Amino acid sequence: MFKLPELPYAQDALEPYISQKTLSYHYGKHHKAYIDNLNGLLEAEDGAKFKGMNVEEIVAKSSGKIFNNAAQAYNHTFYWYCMKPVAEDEVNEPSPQLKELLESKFGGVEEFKHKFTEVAKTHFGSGWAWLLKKQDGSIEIVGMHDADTPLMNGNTPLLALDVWEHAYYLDYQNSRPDYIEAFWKVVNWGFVESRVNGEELASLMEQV
Ligand code: MN3
Repeated sequence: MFKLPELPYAQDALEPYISQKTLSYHYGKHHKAYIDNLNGLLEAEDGAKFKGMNVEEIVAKSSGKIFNNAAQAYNHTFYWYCMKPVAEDEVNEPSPQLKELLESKFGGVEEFKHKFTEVAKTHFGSGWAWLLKKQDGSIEIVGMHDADTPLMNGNTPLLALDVWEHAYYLDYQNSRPDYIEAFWKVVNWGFVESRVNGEELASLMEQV
């Protein structure tokens, strides 16, 4: 049985950019539902062969409903780490090392944010904007539909932005661009850097 992972901060910690209300639904209802559904599916006949695997393996090997719920369980866990509480007077920017990387790949931090924002903003329908590292070491910004995730292709996720409407509707209604702007205020550059450096993440989701 997968557990709903703890949020890495309090539900009101991202205010005023992401409200407590949004997090209570997004984490407490949507994310929880993916995990409950996944646990239910693993108890059913089709799920038996995935029991005991970690979530990353299930995502890589499954399809259909099991994939959708496992990938969404994983993607949300990853997404929570992509944000952090930031004080109003705090300068939230990448470290010099990460800055250098973003400069070399995208021409600068602002250029990177602009490109990532464009992918997130123009993604049609539900899905995710990702910064990912491919197996050949190259770094790309990719929009993916629904539950799709870099893990499917053996790539390493570095940064995720949920662009499903449930991620922003309570705070920003239909204005996805306002939500994306808010995301940059609380983006967790340190987490992105740890992923770039290949710091091993133990399986993101614990089982009991
Ligand atoms: Mn979501």
